[in-house]
Amino acid sequence: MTTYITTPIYYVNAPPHLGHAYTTIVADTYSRFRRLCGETVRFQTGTDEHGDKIVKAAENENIPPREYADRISAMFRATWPLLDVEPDHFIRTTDAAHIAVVQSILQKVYDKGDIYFDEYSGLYCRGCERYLTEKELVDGNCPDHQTPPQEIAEKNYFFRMSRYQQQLIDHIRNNPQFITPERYRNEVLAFLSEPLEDLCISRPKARLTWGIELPFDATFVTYVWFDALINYLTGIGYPDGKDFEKFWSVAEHLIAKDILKPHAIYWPTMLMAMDMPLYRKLHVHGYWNIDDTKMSKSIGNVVRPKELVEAYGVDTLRYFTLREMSFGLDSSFSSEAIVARQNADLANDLGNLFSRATAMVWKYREGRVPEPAGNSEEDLVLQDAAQAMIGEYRAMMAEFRFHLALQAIWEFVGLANKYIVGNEPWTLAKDPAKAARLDTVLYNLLECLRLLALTLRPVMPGAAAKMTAGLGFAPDDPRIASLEEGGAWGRLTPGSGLNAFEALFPRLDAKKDEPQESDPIALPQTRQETVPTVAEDLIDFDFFKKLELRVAEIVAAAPIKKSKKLLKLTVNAPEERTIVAGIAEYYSPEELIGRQVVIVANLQPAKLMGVTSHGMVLAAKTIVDGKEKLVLSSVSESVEPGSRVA
Ligand code: ME8
Repeated sequence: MTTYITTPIYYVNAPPHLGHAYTTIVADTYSRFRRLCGETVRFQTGTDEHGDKIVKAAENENIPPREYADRISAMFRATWPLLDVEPDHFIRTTDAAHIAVVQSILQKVYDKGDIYFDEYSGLYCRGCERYLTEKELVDGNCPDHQTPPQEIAEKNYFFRMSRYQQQLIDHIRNNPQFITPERYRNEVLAFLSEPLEDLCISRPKARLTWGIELPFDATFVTYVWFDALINYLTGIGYPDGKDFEKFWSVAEHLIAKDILKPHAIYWPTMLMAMDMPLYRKLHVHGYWNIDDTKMSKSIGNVVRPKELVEAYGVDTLRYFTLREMSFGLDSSFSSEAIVARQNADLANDLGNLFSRATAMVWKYREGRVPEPAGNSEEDLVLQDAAQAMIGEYRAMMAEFRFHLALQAIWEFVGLANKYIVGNEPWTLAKDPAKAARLDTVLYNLLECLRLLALTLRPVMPGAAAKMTAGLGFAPDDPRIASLEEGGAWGRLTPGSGLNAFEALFPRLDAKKDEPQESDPIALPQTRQETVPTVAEDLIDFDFFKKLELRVAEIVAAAPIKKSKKLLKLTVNAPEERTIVAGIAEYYSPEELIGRQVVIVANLQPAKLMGVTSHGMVLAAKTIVDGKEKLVLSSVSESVEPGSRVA
């Protein structure tokens, strides 16, 4: 199987923003997913560089359009690696090969009699670069640009789009998957229920020179859509390149609803006029708004991908956009929403599952994958849930319903976390008779992690690579890089070793971690430059990293015989352990139950009054009424026991 996925080619009149990032992340995720399914994929994006808009933007900067286009196109190209987006081809409409193909197609359609010369007067919107109909106007303005269109009368070349109206209606009716989601298919069919007008495809050079010259009339350039849409063919080597043969029949276009008409009506009718098969699918998504307001330069709420990556990290941005937007509908971006998803879904649910499960394999089995010893009823339920998750994931990803695919994955993460709580591996570890059961539980947990690393690979390539390495796999091991070979349960080899595991997602603070618009790199710098004021001796970061600070929940507390100062605490961090703390003079055992405190988790065990303490509870030393007092550390909101403090 092969797949060819495209994004729109973006106008080079302004740098990329969140909307462009989203479409391109979706295309990248989809191509990675198809590759995970074993398919050959071609993923194309690029820039649309001719037309009025670009001329105007270049004039504002006082530079020639070509120079301006080079500059902004380079910004788009440089943005994609920051988002872990890896297109196979980046096309520019100023590429010589593209220009030659556009001219040959224009000639072909002209020779066929589907392009004619006529006078036209109409209402032209510079923003849309097209004539609008009276019906489309809202209060006399273009609905997208809120500006009045200009009345223009001139002679131009027209494409006989109307000739193909019925053929297009039939095609859409006979191919229910041609335009999805369905709401957009219905919108197009409704539009086609009225007579279709022919399409103006030229501009006199007197008005616009920054375009591709018509091969049959050197006094005109072609109108941007006839130029732009053809990129989908030139990028794969039309008319006789090998890739063209391989990929055109499987082309899937991805766009937002703003350019539905050009893609669902102009483009298929152009292809019909060229006697070409149509593309296979058109996937249409909604708009990203910012805090419920449309993103716009004049409002000043445009969000730049680079700033988002610097504030939140690329995996979080990819996950958030795919999880938050129901494909096809509008969605709202806010710092609060992305921080909430990072903390709840990524740091808590997924990050904790990985760190808890792998920490236990290190602690109880020296970092080796144990041999499972027969499944209980509960294990079989978990394994069935894993298979159901994979099935749902496959179906939803293939249909561009990414939020549902991710929902299915996170339900499974929840089950795996419950499996830990239900099986209490830390209790099993205390009883040598239960060693085989502990082996099975740990094996099953590692299998859950493997399937998560596999399914998350297209969505969060960076985090998935860390998971893959932590589980001891080479990056391209088919058990973690192929749905066919890795999708089944039980592919981990007992006896193989894990690697040291990097924490996946830090918790974020909504206020501090907002993107900094003026100086996007200010955030990490200020953090690094903060100098501790009370330290007597400075330590380096590697030294600090050795300290394992964790949040522990106190589940039991009791006095220690013959000691006035000490209490014996049982804490969950997340496995249970005993810690002796010198806080008996300040806290009664009862008031401690349920509290979350910060502990040093990797302190060597020490015996205090006959009780072995595995760690130390942190507390502030203070003076109250001239007497020393200890005040326990805490976290400002409840977190998963065992969470790392850093
Ligand atoms: O239309 N939310 O280029 P363009 C979601 N050159 N996606 C958004 C968005 C938003 N708020 N804003 C932009 C053009 N997009 C033509 C296309 S194709 C042959 C020629 C994304 O720079 C979305 O993919 O205006 C939308 O369709 C595209 O950017 C428009 O990009």
